[in-house]
Amino acid sequence: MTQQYLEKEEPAEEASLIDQIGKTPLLRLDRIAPKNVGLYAKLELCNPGGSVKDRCALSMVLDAENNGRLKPGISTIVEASSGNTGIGLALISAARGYKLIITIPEKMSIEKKNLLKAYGAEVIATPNVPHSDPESYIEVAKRIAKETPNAVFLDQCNNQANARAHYETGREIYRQMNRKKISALIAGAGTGGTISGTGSELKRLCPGIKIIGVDPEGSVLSGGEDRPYKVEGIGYDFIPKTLWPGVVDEWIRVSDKTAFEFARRLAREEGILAGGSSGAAVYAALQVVQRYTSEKDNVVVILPDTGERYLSTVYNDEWLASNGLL
Ligand code: P1T
Repeated sequence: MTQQYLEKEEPAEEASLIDQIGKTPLLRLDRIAPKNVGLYAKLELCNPGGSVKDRCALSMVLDAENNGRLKPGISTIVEASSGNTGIGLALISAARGYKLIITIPEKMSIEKKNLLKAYGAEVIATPNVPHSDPESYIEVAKRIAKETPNAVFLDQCNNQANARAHYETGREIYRQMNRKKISALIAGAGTGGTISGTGSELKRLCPGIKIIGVDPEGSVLSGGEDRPYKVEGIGYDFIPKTLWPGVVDEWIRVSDKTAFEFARRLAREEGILAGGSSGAAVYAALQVVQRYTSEKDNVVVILPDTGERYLSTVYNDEWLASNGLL
C-alpha cells in the first residue's frame, strides 16, 4: 500500500468503541429548509449506540468510576431510561464489565427493549404511571438499586455529569460551523442534559445565540399541562435537576402528530431516518428559520436518535392509524 493510503488509517488496535462516542456529523439540510437560511443538523444517530444519550451514559460512568462509586467487574449499574440512555449504558457496560439493569416504561418501543436485551442488559418494563408512583420506572430503579448488592443508581435526571457531557457537544458544533454565525440552537429536552450543556457552552462561544427548547404537548417542562403523549425521549411530568435554569430562552410545543409527520418527511426528503423527537425538533427549527432573512444567519438543530428503533411506531401506518395520528 502507498504511504498516501496509510496516513489516513487509524491503527485498529488504538480505536475503542467508547472513543467513537461523539464526533458526530453536522449536515446542512438543503431540501427541507428554505434556501436563504442555513439549517444544520447534528446527527446524533451516528453515535455507536444510535443516540445522543451515549454521551450522557459515558460521562456518568466515567464520573462514577473516578469518584470510586463504580468498580469494573464488581458493580451493577441500575438506571431508569426511556431506552436510549439504557442502550448507551448497555454497550459501555459490555465493554467495561458491568452488570446492567434498566427500568423502562411500557410505552417505549419494542425495538428499544429488544436492543437492551441484545446487549445483555436486564430489562424491567414498568407501567406508564406518574414519576412519583411507587411502580414508576424511576421509583422501581431506586428500589432495585437499594436491594441489589454493589448496585449504583446513576440517576440521569439529577446527575450533573449528564449535562456536563454536552459542553463537548457544544464545542463540536462550534468547530464544525467553522466561524459561521450561529443564530439559534434548537433541541428537545427530556432530562434537559443535552440542551443545558450544549446551550450553555454555545452561549459562551456565540454571544447573542438563542437557545430554543422543544417540548411535546402533554409535558410540564415548558409549563404545559401533564397528560399522556406518544413521542419518546422528550418531556417529563416533573422538572429534572439536569434542566438548568436560564439556558432555554424559549420553548416550542409540538404535538405527536406533527413530530411524527416531520420525522417521516426527514426520511423521505433528506434521507435521514431519525426518531420522533428529531421530527419535533425539525418542525420547531423550520418555525425558527422563518424569523431570519439574512444569509448570514444559521440555525442548528440536534437530531437525537435513529428511526430504526421506531419502525413499529413512527414508521408504521397501522400503529399511527390505531393511535389516531395518521
Ligand atoms: O435527556 P435529554 O438530554 O434532554 O435528551 C432528550 C432526548 C431526546 N430524544 C430522544 C430520542 C431521547 O431518548 C432523549 C432522552 N432520552 C432519555 C432520557 C433516555 O433515558 O433515553
